[in-house]
Amino acid sequence: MIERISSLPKPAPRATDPGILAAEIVERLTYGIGKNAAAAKPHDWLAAVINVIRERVIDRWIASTNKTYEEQGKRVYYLSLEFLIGRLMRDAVSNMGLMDSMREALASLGVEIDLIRELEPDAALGNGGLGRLAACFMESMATVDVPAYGYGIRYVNGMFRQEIHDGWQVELPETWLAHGNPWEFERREASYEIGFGGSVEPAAADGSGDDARVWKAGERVIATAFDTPVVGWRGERVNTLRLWTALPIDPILLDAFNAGDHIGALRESNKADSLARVLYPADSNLAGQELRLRQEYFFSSASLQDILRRHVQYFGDVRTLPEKAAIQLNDTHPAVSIAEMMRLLMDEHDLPFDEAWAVTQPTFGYTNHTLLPEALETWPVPLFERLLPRHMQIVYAINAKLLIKARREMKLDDAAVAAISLIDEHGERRVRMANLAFAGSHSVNGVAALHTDLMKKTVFADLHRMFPDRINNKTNGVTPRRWLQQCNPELTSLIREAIGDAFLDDTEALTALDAFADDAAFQEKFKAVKVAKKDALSNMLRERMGVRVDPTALFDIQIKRIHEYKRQLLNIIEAVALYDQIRSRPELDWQPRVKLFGGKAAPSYHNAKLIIKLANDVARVINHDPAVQGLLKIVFVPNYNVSVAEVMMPAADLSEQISTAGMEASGTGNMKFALNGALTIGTLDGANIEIKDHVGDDNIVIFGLTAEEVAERRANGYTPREVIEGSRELAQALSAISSGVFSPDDKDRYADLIGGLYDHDWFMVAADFDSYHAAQRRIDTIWADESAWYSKTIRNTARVGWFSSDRTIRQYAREIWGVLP
Ligand code: 26Q
Repeated sequence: MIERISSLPKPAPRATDPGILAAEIVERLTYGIGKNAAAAKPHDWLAAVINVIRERVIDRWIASTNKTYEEQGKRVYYLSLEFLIGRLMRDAVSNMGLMDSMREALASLGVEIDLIRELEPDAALGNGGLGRLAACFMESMATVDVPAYGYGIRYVNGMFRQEIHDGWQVELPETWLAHGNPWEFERREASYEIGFGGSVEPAAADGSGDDARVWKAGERVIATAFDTPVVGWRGERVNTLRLWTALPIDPILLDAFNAGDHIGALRESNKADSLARVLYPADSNLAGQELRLRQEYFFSSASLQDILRRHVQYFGDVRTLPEKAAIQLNDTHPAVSIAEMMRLLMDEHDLPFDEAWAVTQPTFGYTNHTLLPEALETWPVPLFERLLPRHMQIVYAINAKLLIKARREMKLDDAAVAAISLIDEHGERRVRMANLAFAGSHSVNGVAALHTDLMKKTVFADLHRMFPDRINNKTNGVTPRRWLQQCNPELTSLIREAIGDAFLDDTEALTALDAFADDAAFQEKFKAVKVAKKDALSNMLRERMGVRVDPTALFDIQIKRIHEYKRQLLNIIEAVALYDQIRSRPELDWQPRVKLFGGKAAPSYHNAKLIIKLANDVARVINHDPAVQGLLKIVFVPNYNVSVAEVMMPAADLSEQISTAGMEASGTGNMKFALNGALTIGTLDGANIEIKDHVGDDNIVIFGLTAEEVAERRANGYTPREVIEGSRELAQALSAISSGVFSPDDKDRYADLIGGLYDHDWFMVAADFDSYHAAQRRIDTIWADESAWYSKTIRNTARVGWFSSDRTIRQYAREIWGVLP
């Protein structure tokens, strides 16, 4: 059969010229969709285009898969509960090098590619930074030719759609699969049984290993794979994103059905459906729900069974796994994989505990994305034990070895041993997923230099003492294809004219643009691109919200999840202070600004939702006050997602990166803004510090306390009330908000939110206010000098090429995975 197939004549490589593309699109429209060009609706054209491009992707996909098998090399497996991939059509067309041809082909058919592009649903299988990072990494792994698989869950409902009703966030279900998904391929042969609950029995005396046990699961479901191709730049390698869905083993319980219990007969089916139903819309662990732990185990077990099956099929012996597979855990969400790998090796492959550990630990790497205590995952021991009884035994067994080593070999004291333990014994006993991931991995990395440094000093201090070589830094990056070339073709063309094409393959070659930073003619062109992108954003705001903004004003943008530590509140309070000043000193030389906000709040995060309402309340008052003379406008853009980001990043003059120092692990929006020629106003937090090192002190505006100063203030009794009383601008802005100036319908709406700042202010809003306010006035001064402004923004674009995720992935590949020279 295989021989007969390989002796078939090979079809010619698929054409790339517009005439043939147009003919293929019409053919697909006719025979794939059943319409002629006259009857086709925009979504029919989109489907036809996707089909045409998809065939070219599949050719490369099959070639890449064959190459990987032939080379018998090591593969990377990226395990993540989130992949925030967004729309795929433009990405695929552009990375296949077909954008110009496709545009021309469609134009010849009377179709505008940019109009049909917007009909594709935005695949929002993630919350924010961590999920988008996984998507950028997938694209970069294909680009730098790393054979990689992404593993995750095929959520039926991704991140909720946000509407703003009367200023409040309202959550609506997102249904990206409603009209089918042309990018996915079901793989029914890749199906695995996943168990939950039940009991553990000693192994049968059949010669299986001494450490083997038999887990009699109480419930079982089937995991089935859906594969999506991920195209790298220039289409050389196409990797696979494999997402699991859950199916019941018995879709209908016949006994119950025949007994007349037609609803009860669907019990198993409903249970399975719930597993892949919905993404948890929280970006810090506010939930701690049983279903979340079930999701984590479900996709971990399916992925590991798949990895081990592939390994045994090609290499025969599970003990060689570390030479052929590198498994990266995207935060602790897949950390139960450590225990699952041990279970599969001991119970299914008969390895003794120590041998199983010698396979597991060199195979896994763990990436930490947060130090916030409330975001560190822990599970109550009784819940973990009930759902995963065999894994609980394994966690105890790992813990015993770990603590014996800590105590006897390392001579650590009680406090250190308690901190290292996989079980938190304070109060209700809980399994610490971060400690499990740390102990079970050969590499533990942070996502920016400061964050990695703080990991060593705070949460992982004792584990770091025990394993001093394990923690390493891998500063995040973003893919320049989606975040420059695709979302800003105008700037891409301008750069090509100036410095040639080298930066398309090596983002760091953008440094050549530095020579143009003070060139008046180039500044003019750079400004023209920026204004065009601001026009495009203004049009979107007018169409979507009926809001009008002035594209010549400074566009000041804060877009990210709504969180107290990200301090959208600081930005809003500063806007109120500015509003006061414009009204009281109208004769001064104020620079017109549009302040744009966007982002979702976790549905159960009360203060985050209140901050959204405040932004909208403040906007309503300021935008309608004639005393402002149009100098300040505030807009909250609803339903911020990847596609909205693609319009907003290129349109920004100013990027707001104002988290309390020490709290934002890295940030990645900061990189996207700078690449598109925005100035950053920011604290010395996360990757802002490294961005400053790259762009230079003169090309970024830094304010506020350092991480060290924040820690020092918190330790030595910080009294925000005194700070507030010492700052007239801050005191006035706070009293206006809390007394109901912006909420006349409910004067006390913000009394607690603002009142809390006087006594607690954990996020140092008051402490940083004056410094932030002054930094904003420095921004005004630079903006007033157009040539100074564009000289700085051009230098930002020129100098942030290092923050490409290609660079990040090469570092992972060389220093953690051992897959590139
Ligand atoms: C955990 C348990 C239960 C429910 C939800 C969660 C959960 C889900 C998502 C916890 C955290 C997240 C997401 C975290 C995240 O996005 N972190 C961000 O990661 C980026 C990429 O490294 C960094 O740039 C950001 O600084 C960091 O906040």
